[in-house]
This record gives sequence, C-alpha cells and structure tokens, in this order.
Amino acid sequence: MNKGVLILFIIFALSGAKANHKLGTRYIAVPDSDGVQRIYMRAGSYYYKPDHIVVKKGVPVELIILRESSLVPHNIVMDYPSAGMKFDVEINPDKPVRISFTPLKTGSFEFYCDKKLLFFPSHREKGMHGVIEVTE
Ligand SMILES: [Cu+2]
Repeated sequence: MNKGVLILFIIFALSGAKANHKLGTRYIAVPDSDGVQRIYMRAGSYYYKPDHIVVKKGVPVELIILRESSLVPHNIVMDYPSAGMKFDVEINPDKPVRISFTPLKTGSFEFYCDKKLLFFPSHREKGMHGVIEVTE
C-alpha cells in the first residue's frame, strides 16, 4: 500500500466513524432569574454539545455557542419561521455567538451546520446536527 492510498484510507475510516454519530447529550433548560432559558453550547468538527436541548414553549431562549479553534468553518442553521426559530449564523472561534428566540410551537426541530467542502460529505452528514425539543 503506498502512502497516498494509506492516507485516503485513514480519512475514510475517520469520516465513517463520525457518520455514525447519534444524538447523545440531552440538556433540559431551566430559566434563569431573568426568565430566559440560557443554554451554553460547544461546537466543533463535527458536533454540537449538547445536541438535544429541551426548552419550554413561549419562554425566551438564549443560545450561547463557543467553538473549538480550528480552520474549519462552522455555522448553525434553523429554518422554522412559523415556530419562531429561523436563523443562519456563523460560529467563529474567537468570539461566542449569542442567538435569541422564543419557541412558538411544540415539537422537535433540527439545527445543523450547512458547511460542505467540494465532494466531501456535508458537516450535517458527518454528524454536526442536533434537535431542539419544545415542550408545553
Ligand atoms: Cu460545520
């Protein structure tokens, strides 16, 4: 096996491992004294932690996202305007991102990173996604 083939093999082995990602870290938000459900999240290649967030309907949410430093670009996207959750925000390593919204509907709503490089699988396909579960 020559070096180039070996490196390709390692890349595919690693990306395969990440593709098997399942929702794991569940976090149930509790409102702060100011009534805001504040959630601190970490992001990186290719994850959000926590990636399963439970919030209450009709109560303001503030998502504060810090990310690992790397050159890989990441963002966070939600596209549920009728449920009060619509944004598309870059997450940069140097500065935490703050996103505020108020969930208007109960249910499970996906968030994900929509970055993709050339023919490689998208970050979403590599496991960079999660769910906001809105309860009564
Ligand atoms: Cu990403």
